[in-house]
Amino acid sequence: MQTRDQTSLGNGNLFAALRAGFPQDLDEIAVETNQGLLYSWRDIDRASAMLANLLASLDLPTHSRIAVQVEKSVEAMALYLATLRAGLVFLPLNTAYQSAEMSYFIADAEPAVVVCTPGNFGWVSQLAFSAGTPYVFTLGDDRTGSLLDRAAACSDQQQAVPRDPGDLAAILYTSGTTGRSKGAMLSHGNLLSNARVLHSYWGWRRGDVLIHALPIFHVHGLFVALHGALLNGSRMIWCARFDPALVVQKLPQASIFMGVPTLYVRLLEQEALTPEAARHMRLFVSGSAPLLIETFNEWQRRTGHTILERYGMSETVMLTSNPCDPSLGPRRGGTVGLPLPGVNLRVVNDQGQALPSGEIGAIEVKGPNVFKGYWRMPQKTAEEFSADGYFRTGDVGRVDEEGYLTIVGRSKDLIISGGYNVYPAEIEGYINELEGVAESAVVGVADADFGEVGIAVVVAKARAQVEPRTVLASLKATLANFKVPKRCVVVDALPRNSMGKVQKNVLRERFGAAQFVSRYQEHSG
Ligand code: MCA
Ligand code: AMP
Repeated sequence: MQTRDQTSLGNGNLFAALRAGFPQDLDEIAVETNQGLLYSWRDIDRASAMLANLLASLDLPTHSRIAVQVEKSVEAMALYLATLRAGLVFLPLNTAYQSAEMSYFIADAEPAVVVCTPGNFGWVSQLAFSAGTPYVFTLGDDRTGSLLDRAAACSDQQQAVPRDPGDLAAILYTSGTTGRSKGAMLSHGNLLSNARVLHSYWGWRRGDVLIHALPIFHVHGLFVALHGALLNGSRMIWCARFDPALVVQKLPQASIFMGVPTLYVRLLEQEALTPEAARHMRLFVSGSAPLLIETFNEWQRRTGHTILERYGMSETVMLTSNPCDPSLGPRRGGTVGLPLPGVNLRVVNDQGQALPSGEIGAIEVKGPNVFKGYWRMPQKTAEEFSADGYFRTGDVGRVDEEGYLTIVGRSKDLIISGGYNVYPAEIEGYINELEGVAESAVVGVADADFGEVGIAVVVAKARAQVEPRTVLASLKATLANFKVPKRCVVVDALPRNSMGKVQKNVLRERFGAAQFVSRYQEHSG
């Protein structure tokens, strides 16, 4: 059985620290699901130990990757914890990815194990085995699947494999600006240092209850929300999918909620969202995409609570946060707050020189939260760091007199739709391969629900006929659904500047720029 002071034995394994946060009484409830299932802390400990022993029984090389594309479930969470316990590398993949995307990730990451939903076993196992993956298991969101069948025979006792803080814990794919996703390598130390900073900065306390309604294949749901609750020994109200009515109904039983702006926009559409419903709550956190000031203000009016907005990246976990403790300052709508303790952040000009407050420039960051680099891309990694070791976020912003950061845009070509990143270069690559297409450009336009959505602007080859709905149907058959542009228009030509670069800002103007459009995006065209 784990001892509470496991970390003090010099084991830098993130799981050891999370386990030390479990309550003394392991029979307390750790998770209650929206189907009414209750899991105790002992259940979580035993399940993750059995799964860790199953992984250990496969005799995998150190740092083997465990790729997981399954629906959200407590068992999926236990598999994440098991991967940490076994000292292996967790690779979560969005359930919306289709075979072309999965083929890329599996070829790039070369996982030793792939865990997929039972319904996808046919095509996932085929592409995994043909790529050389030795093991493919299934895991359903209803406690079924070969993974659990195999783990049932394993011991529920397991000592977390010793790991140093610098050892790899997870790979998260992100930033496909060049059309190719890059695997951000996060260490046990990156994740634990950030989890500890947020635990203290957001004032996690005994009795806190988290409503967890985010997917667990991205940083926000898997690390920021989950680590907070585990480290604090806090009960989670576990929503397999985001259902605004359910979240409002659960508010009186909880104290913390974390979401992307779209979740707040949808919660505001619920009549039942009143100050009374939110009275028991202590903290609402927003991030992953810009929270419009209208949403920030409306939330305050409707619930009496001031949303705490924070800023993060897959490469850096959380960088800045508005204060939780009012003695540190107010929560300023439209800003992403102050650099977190231990995080060094600067805004620089094109020559890499730090700019005075108020001036707009590129946001760079340094700290224990910043990743080791991109998986098997040393050259690309080197390009993303300055000579003095600051990571280039690709975001553009300014810092005010009190040190609050406002993100005004991105120099990277990126659309963030409902909290998911959509990389125009990736979509354009697929469109340009379609019959009759000469070239295309995908730009983000305003959307009341998702914040920004993509629109595809296509130029047909001479004497060719391109049907917008055919373009969208082809993309839908190939790409994750959230990536598919919501609209497609065919034009005679794409606007270009004197250098011949497509002027995406002109297209955004023409088709309805998102409220969140920076002058810098104009620069980058
Ligand atoms: C669903 N659809 C979307 C999106 N989600 N379209 C554009 N953008 C989206 N994000 C479309 C689907 O393609 C489908 O269209 C239709 O909406 C319904 O799909 P469904 O899956 O039922 O949608 P939903 O359940 O309403 O999901 C909306 C959602 C979800 C709850 C907002 O997108 C979500 O959970 N977003 C959170 C993402 C997240 O966790 N981000 C954190 C990243 P059709 O039927 O036509 O196919 S971590 C991060 O960014 C950094 C590190 C950080 O700071 O946290
Ligand atoms: P990801 O690829 O998931 O790491 O997304 C990280 C990107 O999300 C950042 O580089 C920002 O562009 C964006 N982002 C995260 N949090 C915020 C926020 N609070 N406001 C605006 N953009 C954000």
